[in-house]
Amino acid sequence: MKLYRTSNGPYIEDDGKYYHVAEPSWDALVTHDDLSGYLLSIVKTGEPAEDFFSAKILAPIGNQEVWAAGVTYYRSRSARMEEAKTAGGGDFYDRVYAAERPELFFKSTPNRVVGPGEDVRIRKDARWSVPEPELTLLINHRGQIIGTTAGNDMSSRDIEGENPLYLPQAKVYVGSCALGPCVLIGSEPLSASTPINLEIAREGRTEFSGTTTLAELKRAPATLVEYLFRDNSFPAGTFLMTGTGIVPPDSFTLASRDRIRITIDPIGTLENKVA
Ligand code: DO4
Ligand code: MG
Repeated sequence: MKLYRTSNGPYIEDDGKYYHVAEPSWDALVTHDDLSGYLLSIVKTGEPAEDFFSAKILAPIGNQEVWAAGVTYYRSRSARMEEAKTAGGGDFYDRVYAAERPELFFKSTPNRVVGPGEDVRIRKDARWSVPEPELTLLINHRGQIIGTTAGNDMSSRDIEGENPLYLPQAKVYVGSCALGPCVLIGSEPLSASTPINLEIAREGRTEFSGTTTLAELKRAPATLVEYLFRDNSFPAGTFLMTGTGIVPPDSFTLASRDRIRITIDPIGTLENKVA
């Protein structure tokens, strides 16, 4: 089942049919005692609603924070070591990749998040910008994973590489995070063979494409969640991006009007243009 947040309220999709969800508050859904059971009862007893197709699909977020894990794929570790080399930062990316404690950082407040079809942004003071396609967990206030979505952790690699203490500036700015198109409901981890695909198109042509699978993700999602909830509380729940395993070559930087498509098969495609 896929849960959508739209301009007409929430809808649940099952087997190609869309059903209107009576509970309009996204936060109430995320913190529901039994979200999956509630949505299943709508699918079993409700009438499919055609008005889903006239609605605008919005980012699947209410008052949730967005957090992110970093250096969870070997490819990310290597890229980070390279970009931070001259700043003397190469070593600790390797150390965090190998360490028991993961890198977790604050990524976004809801107002900085864009949904499918909306524009993401690159910083005006950055010279080297990339999208980071990431499996993103939706976690309720009790620390339970209730679903997954696709996420784009937009990043300024030159700012991050200049000094690791600049990470919040490289990562947190208006339009730096995209989520969607829906939340695939379920607490079971997706299979290790699940592919994550990234395609960046410029003036109608593919400028970069890459793929990875969840088999390359070094840390179990449940372990990342356990660390995130240590001595922390999230009354409205939270998103957790699980890191990128796809890094374009160092010669690549995003440009205005590039189209970014992130596909995680059981979830769908998150598409955004660079403003
Ligand atoms: O350590 C910097 C951030 C890395 C990151 O965002 C990622 O690996 O996805
Ligand atoms: Mg990332």
